[in-house]
Amino acid sequence: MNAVVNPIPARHKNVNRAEVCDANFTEFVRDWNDTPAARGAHPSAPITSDSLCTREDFVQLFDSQLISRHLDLMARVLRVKNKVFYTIGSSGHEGNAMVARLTRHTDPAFLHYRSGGFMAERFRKLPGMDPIMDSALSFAASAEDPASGGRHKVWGSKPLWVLPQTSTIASHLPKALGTAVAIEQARRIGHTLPIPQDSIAICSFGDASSNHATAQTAFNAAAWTAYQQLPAPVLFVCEDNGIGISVKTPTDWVRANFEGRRDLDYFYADGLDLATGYEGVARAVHHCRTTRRPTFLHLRTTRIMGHAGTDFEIEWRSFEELMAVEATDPLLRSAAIALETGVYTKEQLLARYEDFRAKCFAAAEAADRTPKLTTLAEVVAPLAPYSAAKVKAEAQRADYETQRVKAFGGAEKLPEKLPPRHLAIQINNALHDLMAKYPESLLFGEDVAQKGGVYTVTKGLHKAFKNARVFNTLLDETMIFGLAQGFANMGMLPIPEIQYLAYFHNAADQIRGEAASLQFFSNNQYKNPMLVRMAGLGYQRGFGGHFHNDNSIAALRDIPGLVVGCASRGDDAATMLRTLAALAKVDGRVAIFLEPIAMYMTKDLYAAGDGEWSFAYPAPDQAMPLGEARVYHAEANDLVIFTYGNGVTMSLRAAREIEKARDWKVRVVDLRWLVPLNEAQVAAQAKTAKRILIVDEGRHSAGVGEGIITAIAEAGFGATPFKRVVGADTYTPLAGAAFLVLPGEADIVAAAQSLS
Ligand SMILES: Cc1ncc(C[n+]2csc(CCOP(=O)(O)OP(=O)(O)O)c2C)c(N)n1
Ligand SMILES: [Mg+2]
Repeated sequence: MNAVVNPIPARHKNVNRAEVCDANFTEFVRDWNDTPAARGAHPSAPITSDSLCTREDFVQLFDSQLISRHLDLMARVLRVKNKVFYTIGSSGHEGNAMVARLTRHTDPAFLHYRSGGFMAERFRKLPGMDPIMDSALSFAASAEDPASGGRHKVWGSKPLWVLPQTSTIASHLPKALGTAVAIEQARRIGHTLPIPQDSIAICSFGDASSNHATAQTAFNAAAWTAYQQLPAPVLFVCEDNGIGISVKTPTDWVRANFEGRRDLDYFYADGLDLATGYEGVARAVHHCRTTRRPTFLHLRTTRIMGHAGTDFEIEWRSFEELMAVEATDPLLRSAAIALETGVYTKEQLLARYEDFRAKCFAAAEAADRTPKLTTLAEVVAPLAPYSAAKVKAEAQRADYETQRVKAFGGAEKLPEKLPPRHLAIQINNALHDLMAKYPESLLFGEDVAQKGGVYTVTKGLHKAFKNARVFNTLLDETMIFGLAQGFANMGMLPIPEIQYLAYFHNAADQIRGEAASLQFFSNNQYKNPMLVRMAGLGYQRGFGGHFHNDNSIAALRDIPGLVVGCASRGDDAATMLRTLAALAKVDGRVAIFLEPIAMYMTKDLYAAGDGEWSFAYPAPDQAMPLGEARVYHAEANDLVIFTYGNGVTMSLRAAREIEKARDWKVRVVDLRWLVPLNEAQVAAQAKTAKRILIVDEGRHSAGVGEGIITAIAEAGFGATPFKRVVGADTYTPLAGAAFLVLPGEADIVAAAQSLS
């Protein structure tokens, strides 16, 4: 006899799973045939006999779930009408509303993209806020979207401490941990936090994302911190739906991987069931807040309606499998609880369901009628704010005499009273000054404390400013940037060091994707100001090889909003560092100071012992305007050399040779500011040039030189004879061979000679 096969009901064969899940809910409620329990129980009574969740908790959480669900359903419908531009939903994850309910709106939250339930719930924490309208504005890419001003569909809210995140999965874990560390660090340096002292940082992500290197970095650093008995109150919430797009997570992998770790405390909660899950979430939150230890909450979720609206699951999964997943819909469970416990009658619940649907659609239609971003100027307005006058005033502010006298160990030791010195010493002096000027600044990185860095550039700072402000981190550049973002989020001024430029590339996403994008994606509501120091570029004689002589700055050149300065001499370093710090303080900018290692100890220019590359320390009220070049021999115009970094001294020496050989007068322009390139200034210098040389120690492709040539050509001076002397497109080899790939003085002279 044939086995009886249950046919799949026709409505379940719909490829539009949003319609199926929607109908599942109404059918589930309509078909409910239990007699409801007695109604009218007290709101503070437990929703079920052994639950921590009260009836009032339940009612509000369920509402948050319904809001989230109807935003998803609305998005699927209105996407095709071009009224909504994003369909990655929260369906199946709505239980994360419990995390919001059990935490505070002042606990900074770094959220997974499936956080609709969390957001709807957090909106309750402040009066007068409307989660539906705010979300609808974001879905519609409205210029009035309070999260990003129409730049990104993202969960975010300034008053609710939800910092908008990028779509790069796991990239937010390091900064969430950094924020947790910062909450504690504030007390140690006497900094006033913008949030209560016992706040925790919340960070949610998916099960597949928990495997990502950037996530693992944060788990490791959290454990590394807790292992030393240092507080790190971060609540990692892994929303485990068992799948990442189409790849299933091995059964029980999240539990197996995270349970029982020594310094990452594991909790489990069923996010599919408000009645039973609430306690697990409450325990995890309480643990994190009271012990200040990194806490891992494994929250069971499910994923219905596919990864996004574009994910036609039916193309790669069977109907049976989809139906099995859809049967785990947490809203069906909430409906069952509501009906079983008499919170709602069937009719009341259906009416409530439809009420939220109507509100979401009405909000979306209203959002569609709001203005959108219509000009490039509007789009980029929050990208790179620059208040020139305020930055100048801040950079020149010198009202910290007492602090600097203390930092330098006496008035007679103030560096401007001492003889001229080389770059490394003047950077060190400038850092002492910045630390004295900004009590909220922190200097950290690998080996920067007692040792003073591999080139002793930070020597003495640890002694002067002590452990809480000058410290070594674990060896992990991603986490160094995660800490920097965290400190910045809490209102401090981080001054991290990346030991070598080559190792920036290892962690670049934390600047490229994260730090540099925060102002843009939050419509300038959130900022993570920082001053990053990176030692790099080539020509070191004592310490060779590519990784200590990396000359590729292409990876920095195209990061929107970034500022990169590169000083070739000590006095410029001091005035530039002041401006970079002021840019961070005043406009929230991510500022990078690139230090040419080979110039650290350079004291002479033309001949050994001439001392012509040692410069007096500028008084603290002096600062370099952003974008301003230093021009040597400004009146000369037979040949104009554009350069920076090591190229400056090479060009000045080569200029002497060229002047002797050709009877030319040679001007040398040290650009100093590499990102953004001051194109107007390049054009102005090119205008009066009879010939042009570009001396770029970076790579042939995508180096600064390309930008200079473009600026010259676009300004209409492309007909001026020019040559570029530039590094080869290769890694830098060891020892003397390095000089084969980098421009040298002879190359500069030869290139000049070849110009007619
Ligand atoms: C670094 C990175 N790689 C790839 C992607 C593309 N992507 C987006 S979501 C996703 C799967 C994430 O799965 P999971 O972490 O389990 O979260 P879920 O969507 O299941 O909630 C992938 C591969 C991305 N956004 N970021
Ligand atoms: Mg998943």
